[in-house]
Amino acid sequence: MRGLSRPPRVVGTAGHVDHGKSTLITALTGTDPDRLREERERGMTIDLGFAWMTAPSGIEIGFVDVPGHQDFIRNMLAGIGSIDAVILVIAADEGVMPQTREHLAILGLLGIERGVVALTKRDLVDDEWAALVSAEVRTALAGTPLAGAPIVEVSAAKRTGLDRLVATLEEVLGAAPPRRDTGRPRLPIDRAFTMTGFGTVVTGTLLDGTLGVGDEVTAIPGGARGRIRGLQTHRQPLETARPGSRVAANLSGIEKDDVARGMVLVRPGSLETTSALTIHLVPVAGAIPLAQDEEIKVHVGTAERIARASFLEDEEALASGDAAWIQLRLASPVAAAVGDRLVVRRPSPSETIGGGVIADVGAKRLRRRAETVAELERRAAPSPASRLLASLDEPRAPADAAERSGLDAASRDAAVAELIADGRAVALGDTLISRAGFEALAAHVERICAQTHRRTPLRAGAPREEARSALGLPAKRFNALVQRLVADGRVVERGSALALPSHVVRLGSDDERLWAKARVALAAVPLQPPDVKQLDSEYGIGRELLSALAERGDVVRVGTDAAFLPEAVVRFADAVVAELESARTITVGRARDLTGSSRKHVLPLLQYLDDEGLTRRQGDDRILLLAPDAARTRIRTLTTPREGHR
Ligand SMILES: Nc1nc2c(ncn2[C@@H]2O[C@H](COP(=O)(O)OP(=O)(O)OP(=O)(O)O)[C@@H](O)[C@H]2O)c(=O)[nH]1
Ligand SMILES: [Mg+2]
Repeated sequence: MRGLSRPPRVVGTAGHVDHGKSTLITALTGTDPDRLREERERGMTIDLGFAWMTAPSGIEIGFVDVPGHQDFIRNMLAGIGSIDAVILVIAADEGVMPQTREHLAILGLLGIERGVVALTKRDLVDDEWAALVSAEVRTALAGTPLAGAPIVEVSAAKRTGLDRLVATLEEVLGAAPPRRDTGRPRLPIDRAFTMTGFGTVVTGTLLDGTLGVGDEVTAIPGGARGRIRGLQTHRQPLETARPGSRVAANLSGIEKDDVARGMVLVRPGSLETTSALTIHLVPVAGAIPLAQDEEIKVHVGTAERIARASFLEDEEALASGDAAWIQLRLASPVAAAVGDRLVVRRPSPSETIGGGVIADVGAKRLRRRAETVAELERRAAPSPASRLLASLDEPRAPADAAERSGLDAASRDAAVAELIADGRAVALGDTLISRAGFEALAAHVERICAQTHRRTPLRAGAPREEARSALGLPAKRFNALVQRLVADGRVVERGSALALPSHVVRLGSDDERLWAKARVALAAVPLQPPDVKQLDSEYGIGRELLSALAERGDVVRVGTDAAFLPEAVVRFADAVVAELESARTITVGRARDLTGSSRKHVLPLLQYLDDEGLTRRQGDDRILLLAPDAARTRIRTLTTPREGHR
């Protein structure tokens, strides 16, 4: 069940033309993202393509496949903006090429810092060549946000490395922060079309909030108004779409001609359009620097606009590779918000100039003055909370984190409170960790459980201590982490093991056959059954299988050497409780006579009742610790199979 409630994720492709992006997506999802006839005829991607898969851990991944050819980079830019992670595709036979570098630069400008490098077409090169290309890729990644990204060698043609790629991608996505929900949903439209019988449909990656069937919406700029008639994610109809999911919205009251890529679907009045965007432009190394009043293209969300740049400070800065404040005056308005990222390109010669975070959307023309820049810088400076957050990649005591971030005690406490309140950080015992750091730990625990379940399906789960040492956390923090995961329903504790809630101990058909025979033997004289050794030597019920049967509730382990059917334990306990009710005490001999058992079997059974708190030993006697009815209820609870196991 948990898998269904995990947020969906969106992954984009990037990389040079013909390096195998679309082929890889087809191999992963079974869907060819190249849907246009022209694309199939030319064997290249022209416009964005979409496909999806459910990964082994249960997360739904939507893929946005982009074209690699430079002529279609505007389409690439329309698709790549709101992804959680990227697969940077580099063909092993060609290595790093111009659009590999340009896409890498764009990813950096858009703040996309999570990804996997797929070294594709591995079948075309030998090991030595692959190692050389891999080293070349590392060098190209150095200094970019993907510097530490894992590199996975794959061949879509031979279907090698695909499982590893998905596993690595899941790991990367596990560390991605959840999408924010500010209650002001926006759907930057990347496709608009009509469907016979339905009417207008728009698609996109939903940001900042949820959209529901029946919601009133408007597409801006333009302002056509209507309602959401139906919603789908990955072709599944749904009532409410969550932030970060790929969404197709069927609109009533809005004509196909009123919507297009570049518009944003919002609730009426929740977002304004603007014709001026102010940013601290970060230049791309090696690009010809932007000049005052130069006509360029601005790409924001799925939109593209012609614009002119006004420098708010010295132009020289950009030329030397530093960022500079500029105001972009757009030829026509866009729907964008402060905090969104944009990319500035030069149409001819075609190149990416730079980009950055929108600091202001006010249309007022800003003057080139020191005060203007000072004001913008003040507004863009990171708050104490975000400074503190930067040192919470691993669990740290607030005092320690504050010291690293240079915060005093007063701003520290306010920052801690703010981060916890808005969910950007999570408290673990006496420490604090960023949401992303927490998700990484949580995903690690889930992965350990999933692996253990796969390797040893008969076991209840992963030994707690093993998980703790794999995570390298001290006991106190680990316990706090587990407590939280249990509270969130992400893992369950089964004795000293940790398991995924969905895990059910499953016996193979051979084991079931062995068990059927052993069960007959255990039932023959229920209170004098074969012991654990005999179950193993005569019935093939080994230690592991026995634990699994106990976990399922088919047998009750009594001490180390005995196992009984649950009904036998109940019968024994009932007889003992009845005797104690009338006679107050019971000896081993009396218990044996009453139940027709043997001393060898009665000893561990009585010990079991002591251990479970029903009785207590007093010299040679036992006395009852619970009220008789409470004792009867307790023994039944103890011997009833756990929920979900039968
Ligand atoms: N031998 C081999 N060929 C591959 C592999 N992956 C892709 N190809 C071939 O490489 C060519 C280009 O593949 P595409 O998937 O279209 O490349 P792309 O990156 O999507 O190209 P654009 O979308 O145009 O940028 C096709 O002929 C594929 O059959 C692979 O793993 N091995
Ligand atoms: Mg392609």
